[in-house]
Formats: sequence, structure tokens, C-alpha cells
Amino acid sequence: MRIKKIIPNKTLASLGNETIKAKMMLENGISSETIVPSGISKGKYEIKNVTADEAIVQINRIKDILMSGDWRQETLDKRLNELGLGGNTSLVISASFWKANEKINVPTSSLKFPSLMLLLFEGGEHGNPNIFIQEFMIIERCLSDAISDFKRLRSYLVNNNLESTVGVEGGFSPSGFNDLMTLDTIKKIFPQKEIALDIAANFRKERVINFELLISKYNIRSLEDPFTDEDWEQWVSFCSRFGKRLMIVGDDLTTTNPERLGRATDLEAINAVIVKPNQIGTISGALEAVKIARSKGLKVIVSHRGEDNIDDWIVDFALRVEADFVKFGGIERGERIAKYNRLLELGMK
Ligand code: 2PG
Ligand code: MG
Repeated sequence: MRIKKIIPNKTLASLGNETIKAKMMLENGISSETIVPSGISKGKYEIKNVTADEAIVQINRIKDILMSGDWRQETLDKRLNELGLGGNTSLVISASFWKANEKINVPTSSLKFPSLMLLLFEGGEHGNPNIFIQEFMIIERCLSDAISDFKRLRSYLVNNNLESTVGVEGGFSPSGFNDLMTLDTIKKIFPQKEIALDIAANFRKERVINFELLISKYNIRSLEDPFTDEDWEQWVSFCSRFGKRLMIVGDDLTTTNPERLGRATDLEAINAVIVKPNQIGTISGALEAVKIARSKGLKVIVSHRGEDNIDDWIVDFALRVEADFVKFGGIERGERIAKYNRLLELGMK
């Protein structure tokens, strides 16, 4: 498939920073417009981004190469990797091509919807720093439950004169709260729901969490990045002890990077993985990570980023790879709502 046109531009993302967007037209007349997100609590093994201005310069510089080839997703992505571009530059091209070819046109009954890791509270780099854990989520099987649970939590906070401001991903982040108060609140309001936490340990190295205590006291099903990305020994011994009961999820540990993921699975350090295409810079790289994860029996969680935007292609990506879970934030803030709206549009109940 030939690319007929690509027009780069910049746009503002959810925290007011510029990000790259591109319009692409293929030879068959199908066109797409794509915006890429960026992380806040980024893993150090993620591909590096360039500024939106530099990304525009890079795209304009390689336009002739892009328009002279007859591409499949893999051949395009391979070429993008060889060109040494910023991760955001290569992803906006890769995802535009993917979107033009793979975006789901009509909802069909064969779509398999993932469970939602619905963000209720956030702290760390994303919200009130007295809350040490970055993300407090509950697992929802259907969207309508997620919507009503999120509203219920807001009403609880408002009725109890607690602050209902939200953090960067639309989770509540009351200034008087700490980790245990947050978990107690979730337990009180949603006693039946399974809890998923993103510890994002890279960003709070000085604070040690007693995971055994947490697991015994709360209905925890999933722990993401409980240790730093260098702490392989702890990951391995934790996974051998708790891997049968819990999902132990690599994110900053694995950064959607096939090599890091291969190491993590060989060592049996994780039993689930976060997939974020912008950590690796191409759709093929992310698909490769999903393939490795599947071959090792890992659960796949497709995720948005801390600084996101109104584009919703990550939803289609999650459905195409039949993700087991997705993380799209709270049901607040336009850029998060955009993802939930896409799920609604595709027929998720
Ligand atoms: C994470 C993500 C998304 P960020 O750590 O899982 O929630 O955050 O994009 O800031 O890395
Ligand atoms: Mg994470």
C-alpha cells in the first residue's frame, strides 16, 4: 500500500504540552489523522521522543522515502526503525498507517471487549504526592458498571465534604488522603470489587510498601511495577510467591520492549504486561510484544498515557489485539472520556 500524502502538524495534549499529529492519505483514498500520547512517569528503557517541532522536521525530511515505498505495516515500521527517528515521530507515522488500514469501521458482534481497569484515585507523579501509589483502579467487566461506580464515588466524596479534584488521568486525588485512607475508601464503597494498583516503584524508591499486609487486607488482584526496573531479584521472588494469586504486571520494567519482555518472561518475573505502543515507537514493535506475551501465557493490558489527547486509536488497537484488560483512566477529562466513548460506539455494554 502506497502513502500518497502525509502532513505533520502539532497540537496540544492534555497538560498543555505540544505533541505531534499527522494526516495521512493512502493510495486507495483512505485517510487518517493521528495524535500520539506521551508518558509522565516514563520508564527509562522507553524509546526517546523529540519535540513536536523536531518531529515535524523529521517527517518532512523523510517524506520522499515514505511516499516512494509500497508498504505493509512491518516493512514500513522496519524502515522507520532504521531512520533513527524520535519515538513520537515514528509512532505517528506507524499509527497513521495502521489506523487507515485497521481502524474498526463497523461494530460487529465478534468484538471481544476487555475488562476495564477503572481508575478511581491517583497519586505519585500523577496527583497528590502524599498518596504514594500512582494508580488505584477497580476491575470492571462492563462499561455501564464502570460509569455508575465512578459517579457513585464522586457522590460519596462530595457528600462527605471531601475534595473531588482529579489528577492527570481523571482519578480523584484529595489532598488530605494517603495510601491507606484511599484503599480503605475503596474497600468501604466497593467491597466486592477487585483492586488493581500501579505502584510505579521507579518514582518512589525511598518508600517501601508491605505488600503482604496490603494483600491480606484488601481485595487486590493486580500489582503493576511493585519494584523498580533494575530490581529483578525482588520481582522474581515475589512472582514465585504470589504469581498464582495475583497479576504481577510489568510496565516500566518491560516498556513494551521485546527484549526486556523476553528477559522478564524467561526469569518468570511477571505474569502480565502493559502494552503501550509509544514506549516502543511502532505498531509492529507493540504487536511483537503482544505476541511474546501471548506465547508465554501472560495477560495483556493495553494502556493510555499520563499526558494523552482526544485521539482514540488506542481503543481500536486494544480490541484488535484482544487485550485482556485496558487502562483508560477515570471517567473524567475529555481525553479519557474519548476512549470510553469509543468503547460505547463499538458496542461495549
Ligand atoms: C503508567 C502510565 C499510564 P505514564 O505508569 O502506567 O497510566 O503512566 O503514562 O505517566 O507513564
Ligand atoms: Mg504503569
